[in-house]
Amino acid sequence: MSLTIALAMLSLTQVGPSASPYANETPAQHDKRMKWFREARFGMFIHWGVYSVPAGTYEGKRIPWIGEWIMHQAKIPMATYQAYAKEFNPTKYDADAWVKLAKEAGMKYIVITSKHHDGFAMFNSKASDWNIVSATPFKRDPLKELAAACKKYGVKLGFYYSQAQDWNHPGGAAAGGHWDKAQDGDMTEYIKNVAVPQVKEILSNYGPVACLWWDTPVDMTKKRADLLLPLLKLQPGIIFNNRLGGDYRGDTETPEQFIPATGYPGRDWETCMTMNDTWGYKSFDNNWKSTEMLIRNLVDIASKGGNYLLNVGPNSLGEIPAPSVERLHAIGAWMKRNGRAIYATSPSPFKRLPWGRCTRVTGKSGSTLYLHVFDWPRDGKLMVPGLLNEVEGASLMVGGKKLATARSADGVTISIPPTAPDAISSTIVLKVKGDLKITAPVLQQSASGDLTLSPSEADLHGSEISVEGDAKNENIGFWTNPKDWLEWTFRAVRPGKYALSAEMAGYANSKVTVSVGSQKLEVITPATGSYSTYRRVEMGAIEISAAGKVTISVRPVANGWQPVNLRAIKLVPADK
Ligand code: H79
Repeated sequence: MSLTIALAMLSLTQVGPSASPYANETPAQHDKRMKWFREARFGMFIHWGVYSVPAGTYEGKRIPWIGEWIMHQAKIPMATYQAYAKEFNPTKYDADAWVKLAKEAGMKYIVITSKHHDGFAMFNSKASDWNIVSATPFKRDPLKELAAACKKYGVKLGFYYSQAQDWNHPGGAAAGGHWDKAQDGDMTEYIKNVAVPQVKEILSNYGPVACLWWDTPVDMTKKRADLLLPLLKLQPGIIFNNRLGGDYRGDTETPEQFIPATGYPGRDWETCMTMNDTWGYKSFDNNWKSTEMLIRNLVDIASKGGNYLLNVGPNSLGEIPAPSVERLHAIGAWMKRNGRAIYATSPSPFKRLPWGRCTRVTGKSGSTLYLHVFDWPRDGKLMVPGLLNEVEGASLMVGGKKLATARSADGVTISIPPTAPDAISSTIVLKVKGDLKITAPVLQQSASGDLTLSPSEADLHGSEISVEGDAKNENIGFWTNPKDWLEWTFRAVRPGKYALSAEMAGYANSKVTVSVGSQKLEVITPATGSYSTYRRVEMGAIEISAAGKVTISVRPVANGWQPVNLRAIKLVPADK
C-alpha cells in the first residue's frame, strides 16, 4: 500500500461538519439511492475531448502514456494546445448510435468526460470559452444530444468532471504540474470561477444526472471540496464517487485499471478500465484486451459485488474505434444469454472456486447460485466445493437443459455435458434450499510436502488488512494497524521439519512473529524500497509433528511497526 493512502485514512477521523447533502441520510435512504447502481453491474465510460485531435502524437513524436494526458506529458503550451480545438469537428458524432451501442452491450449507464484535466468543457459553458460550442467549428453541444439519447433508450447518464486539475485555466494546474506562465493562478479562485459554475451547469442543463465522477483530488482541501459538494443538491439522489477530496468518502470506491481481490465489503464500488492502454483516443494504441478477458472481468467483478465501467475513447470525428465496437457487440451477445446471472446479483458466497466464479440471488426459501464456468471440466463433473445445502435443481442457463446433481461431505457435484456451451464463460443455474451452508474447503498439503500459502487462502483478522492486487499480483496489504493479523489453516499429510520462507515488500525493517502451535519464529521484514518490490526472506524452520490440521499465524510486533506487503509463505521439507 502507499503511505499517502494510509495518511489519508488516518485523517478521516478529523472531519468537521459535512457539506454533503447526504450527511443525515439513513441506511434505508442510502440503499434506495444506490439501488440502480447495485443492479446495473455494467456501464460505459467515455473519454472524449480535444486530445482526440493530436491522438497521441506531438511534433511528430509518439508521446508515451495515456492519450488524454498528452498536454501534460509533452508540456504543450496552452496556446498551442488550444489551437487543436480549431481542428475538432466531430461531424460523425451520433449520440443515438453511441447509446444504442452501450445498451446493446448490456450497459445500464454511461459516464462521459464533461471536462477532463485539459479543462476543455465538452458542453456549452458560460463559465469559460474553452468549450466545444465556442472554441470549435463543430459548435454543437454533444452532452445535450447524449442526454436526449440516454432518455430515449432508458440508459442512465453520469458526468466525469476534473475538479482539481485543469491545465487551461489559471490556478487549475497548481496541483498536477505546471509548465506555462499562463497557468499561474490561485487554485481556490479557479474552483470558484470555473469549477463551481461549470458543475452548476452540468447539474442544471442536462436533465437527470445519475452520478458525478470526480477525479484526481490533488490539493483538494476540505474547504475547496466544500465549495463543490453542496451543488449536488441540484440533482436529488445523485451518486458521487470517492475522488472529490477533502476527506469525503463518497458513495463508491473506484479501483482504476484493476479488480480488487475481495471487492470492498460494506462499500459500493466500480472498477473503471480501458479496452486498450489509453482512455482518450490514441491513433496507434492497438493493445486491445480480448473479448474473453473483458467478459471474464465483468463476471469476476459481479462475483465480488462491483460494477464494471468499461471505457471507449472516440476519435476527433466522433467515431468509437472499430475494435471497441466489435468487442461491445460480442459482450452484448453474451449478456443477452447470461445477463440474468449478472444484473442485480449478490456477491459469491465462496472464497474461491477452482473453475470460475459465482453470483447469487437469495430469496426467502433458498438461493439461486449462478455458476460461471471459465474452465469447463473435461470429466463431465463440476464440483462445487464446500456447498452443504439440499439441491432443488440444476440446469444450463442457455437452453435450460436439466443437470443431475449429487451431494457428498465435500460439496455438490453436477453432471455436465462433455463440451462447454460457451468457450468464454458458461452459466449453470443451481437452486438450493434454505440458508446457505458452506464450509471453506481446507487447503491440502501435497504428498511431496511443498505448500504455498497464498493471500486469497488466508483468514485475515483486523480493521484494515486486506488482499489487494489482481489474480497475478495478489498480496496482503493495508497492513497499517499492528493489531491486524492473519492465519492459514491446512491439512498436513507429511509430518516432519519444514523450512519457511516469504516474499515481502516494504520501507522498513518491521518485525513479525510466525507461530505454529507453541513454536514461534521472529522474522525481520526487508526494506525493499517500495511496496511493490518483493524480496524472499528465509524465516526459519518449524516442525509438523503429525498429519492433520495445522494453523500458521503471522502477527506484527507492535513496537516500531511499519506496513509490510506479504505475497506468500512457502513451506519446503527441510530434508529436501
Ligand atoms: O480519466 C482517467 C485518467 O486520465 C485519470 N483517471 C482515469 C479515470 C487519471 N488521472 N491521473 N491518473 C489517472 C493517474 C495517472 C497518472 C499518469 Fe502519469 C499519467 C501516469 C502517466 C500519465 C502523471 C504523469 C503520473 C505519471 C506521469
